[in-house]
Amino acid sequence: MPNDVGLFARTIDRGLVDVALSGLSRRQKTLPAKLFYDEEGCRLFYRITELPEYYLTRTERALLPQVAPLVLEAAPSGSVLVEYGASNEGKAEFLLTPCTPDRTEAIAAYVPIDVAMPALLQMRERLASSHPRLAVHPIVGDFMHPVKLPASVAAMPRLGFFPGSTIGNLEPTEATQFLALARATLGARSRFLVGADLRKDPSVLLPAYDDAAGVTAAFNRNMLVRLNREAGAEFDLEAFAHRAVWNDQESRIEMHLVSRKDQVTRVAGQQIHFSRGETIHTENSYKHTPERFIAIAADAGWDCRTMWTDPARLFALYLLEPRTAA
Ligand code: AVI
Repeated sequence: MPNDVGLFARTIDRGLVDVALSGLSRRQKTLPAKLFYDEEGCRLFYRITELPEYYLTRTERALLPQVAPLVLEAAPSGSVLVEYGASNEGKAEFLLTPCTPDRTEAIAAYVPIDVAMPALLQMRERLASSHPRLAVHPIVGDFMHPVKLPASVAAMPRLGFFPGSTIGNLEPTEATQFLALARATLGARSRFLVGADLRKDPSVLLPAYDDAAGVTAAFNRNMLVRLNREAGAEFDLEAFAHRAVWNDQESRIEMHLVSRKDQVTRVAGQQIHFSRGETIHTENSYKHTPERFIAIAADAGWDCRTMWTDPARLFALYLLEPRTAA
């Protein structure tokens, strides 16, 4: 109950505090990229996808209407579409619609997997009116853990879908681990359509992660806003600058928050020291060549059946199929 000196209770998320303190106590301070996606972070990410510099979403969306009919042609009627990291149905729509007017839907059921329950429920409601014959079975969960498909779709042929180049936010070993889990879930007669950004000149990559309007900077700094609100942190937001770096050897864009001065901040009462120029590493976005991506997929038991790209070779869609024993 508020008292007359204006004290109020603030709820602190202990799990978040532990995650933050563990990353901030390393020699290279880090915070995990999954912390970006609170409500405001999701809003900012949506704005990023519409920026002129951020070619990824636009390019993938232009490829999908051409690629989807080819993928569906090869999919047996009555398949289930399993989408990993599905916060809305925008990209799946291309696969949920029949490829030719005389053909009934290839996809009879849709299993979107995501950590955000509210988004999944809203999606199910929208799909009930836009695709009344489609059976929708959302699964709330982290796709880095094994996923058990609902019994009602267990006998259906399976098509996996992982768009958006989210696979690029995984370390290569994690990407292999994820693809191996998906291979186990989707099974021996499945196909898996994966969207991934391509390695290219840093003069194209860097503006995509450091746009003129400063939306990516706000997205990056929002992680500190979130920790101030939810983890009892006391970051001075003005004292941290956004920086995007191209790491050529690792073939990745890195996002950092750079301390503008020597400073001490606190997270849940614990002091964290920063010297001027020291950074918090917040995200990696790997840009694999097709050869590298195909090798990562091969390590997880997938062969690449077809790869499609746009004329400027900005972005790729890979259709994977399980490797059969030679
Ligand atoms: C979600 N993911 C594919 C985005 C990317 O491009 O790595 C996240 C992002 N970070 C900064 N801008 C967009």
